[in-house]
Amino acid sequence: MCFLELLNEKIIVFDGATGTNLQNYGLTLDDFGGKDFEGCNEYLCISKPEVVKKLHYSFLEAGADVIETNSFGSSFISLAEYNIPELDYELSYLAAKLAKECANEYSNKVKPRFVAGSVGPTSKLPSLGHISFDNMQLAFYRQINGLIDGGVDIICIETCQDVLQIKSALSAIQKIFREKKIKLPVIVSVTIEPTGAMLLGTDISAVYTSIEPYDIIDIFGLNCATGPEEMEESLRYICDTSERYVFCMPNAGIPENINGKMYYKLTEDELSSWMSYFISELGVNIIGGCCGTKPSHIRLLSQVAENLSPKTRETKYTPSVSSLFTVVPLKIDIPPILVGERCNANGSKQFRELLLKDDYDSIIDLAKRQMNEGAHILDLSVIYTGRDEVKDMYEIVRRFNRYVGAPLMIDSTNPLAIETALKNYGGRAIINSVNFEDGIEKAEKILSLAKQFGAAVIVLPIDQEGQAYTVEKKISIAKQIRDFAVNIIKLRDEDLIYDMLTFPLGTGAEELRKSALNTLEAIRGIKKILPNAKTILGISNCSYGLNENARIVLNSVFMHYAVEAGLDIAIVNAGKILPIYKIDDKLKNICRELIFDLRRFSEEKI
Ligand code: THG
Repeated sequence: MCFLELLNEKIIVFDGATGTNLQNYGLTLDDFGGKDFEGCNEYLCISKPEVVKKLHYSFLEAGADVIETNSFGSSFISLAEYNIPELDYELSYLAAKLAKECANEYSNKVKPRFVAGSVGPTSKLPSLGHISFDNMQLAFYRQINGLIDGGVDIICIETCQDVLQIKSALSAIQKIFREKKIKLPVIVSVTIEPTGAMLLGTDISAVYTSIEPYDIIDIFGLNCATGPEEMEESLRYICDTSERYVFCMPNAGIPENINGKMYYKLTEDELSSWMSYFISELGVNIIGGCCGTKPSHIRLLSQVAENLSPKTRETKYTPSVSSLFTVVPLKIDIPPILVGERCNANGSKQFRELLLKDDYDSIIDLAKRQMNEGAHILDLSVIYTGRDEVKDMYEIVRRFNRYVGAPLMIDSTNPLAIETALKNYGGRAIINSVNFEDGIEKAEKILSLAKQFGAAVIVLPIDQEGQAYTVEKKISIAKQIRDFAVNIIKLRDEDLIYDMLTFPLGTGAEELRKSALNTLEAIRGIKKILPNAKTILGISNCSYGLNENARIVLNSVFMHYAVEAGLDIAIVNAGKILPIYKIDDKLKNICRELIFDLRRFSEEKI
């Protein structure tokens, strides 16, 4: 039976700590292969393979269904600390081989044993600029290739500290699965500090939102940093939210530092009773132990697992976007969700001037000001004649990632600029946008980036003939892009947001008189054929050419009617939208006549 099938039948037990148990073996400098490698547990696969095997046997003997390879730090990033980065593939391969040999000796039909390839976070945080996404992806690519070639059954991305680190590992795995034409079970396990958040402040809902779209993840959970008690609330969130199997490997309590030595005090009984509670009340599927847990802990956990069976959970997840710090659902009870439009080089003089001065600090201030004015999400468009869009995207998105709470909307049609943004953003972003203007090939590039990074995408009804103006055309092109995205690229319907296009209403142009009506009708239409479709509009486009006061009123009234037609998300200048009851009836009526083309304006202008 394969591992994932077994998870439907029984509670699975992983092993206990690698590091803290190896420390208790009293290893000498010679065992580590000399002074240069002291503390490099991974090198023991070469210098003392029998010690590594002894550790594996101790857990198999205790009843573990799965043992983890001794490869937590066998990426070139971690091995560089011992000046042996080039041994990454070999050490990963050896770690897998050793573990697999041990597991095979214990494995039988009644109790099959498996090997999970351990992939640790390294000591570098890409969100803090310690390392680039590409370099980190390469490190994981080599490490995981070694683990798979050495025979692991499962890949375990564990002790995750930074969402960008998780994403780089997932990109590496996607690449390997594609190249090798295989699919192994994938675990993502994050580390929530005693503060209740990951190292950079990302809480469980934000990290889950960011990685939820990745369909290669089978198992999600928590390990390290704390004992089970401190994990309860985050674990409850996972069990209530995620349909995936749930993984839980706590430390034997929060370590206490006594005279410079770490002590983990949680007893076998304490750990076991927490874990039985997690299994029977919350629905956890996989248990085991992290730092400080000994074979004696695992022995008792195996007994717990024997006596319990997997619980069926009812879960509910609302499609959302996120930053490293905040989650914004794509549907709220009282729409619309507001997207701040002002970080746009062509749409804001202030932003443009800051960009031209490379004044990134003030750009972050402008982003924060928009949040204070009510924006939930922030649009970012840096394309400007004479500037390097990719570089500007890089500089600003890195800062948005660390300093801005609102999720990002990447306003670009340049695949390289979009990719750069996604590689530097830990949250779940929205790509703004994809269309069929340049044919299918460019759309495929952009949609594939959304798939690779788990982003949402805005669909614009534009094809080689241009922007769709009639209701039928808008819906038909939107549907074509949707079918391509879902059937060929394998995005999900909930990843797509439809923009039925906003044209200027106040220009007097005869051919645009029906444009707002068509836009509103198309919003209703797309929701009829795709009932869960979410819609968005760039509201301010409707008032181009009018004076500032007229713009505020027309934008506000247009947004009101768009929401009435079913609009979910509005790109606006959040500080300049008036609630409809604050608008004078006479003005409101003039706007209404413009929007619905009631034809009193053939000669006059507002
Ligand atoms: N749909 C989608 N994305 C979009 C749009 C859309 N992105 C860009 C745009 N349209 C939405 N953003 C803006 C931003 C600014 C303005 C209008 C739309 C704007 N700015 C003032 C102007 O140009 O007159 C300048 C204000 C200033 O300088 O401060 O009107 O439709 N998916």
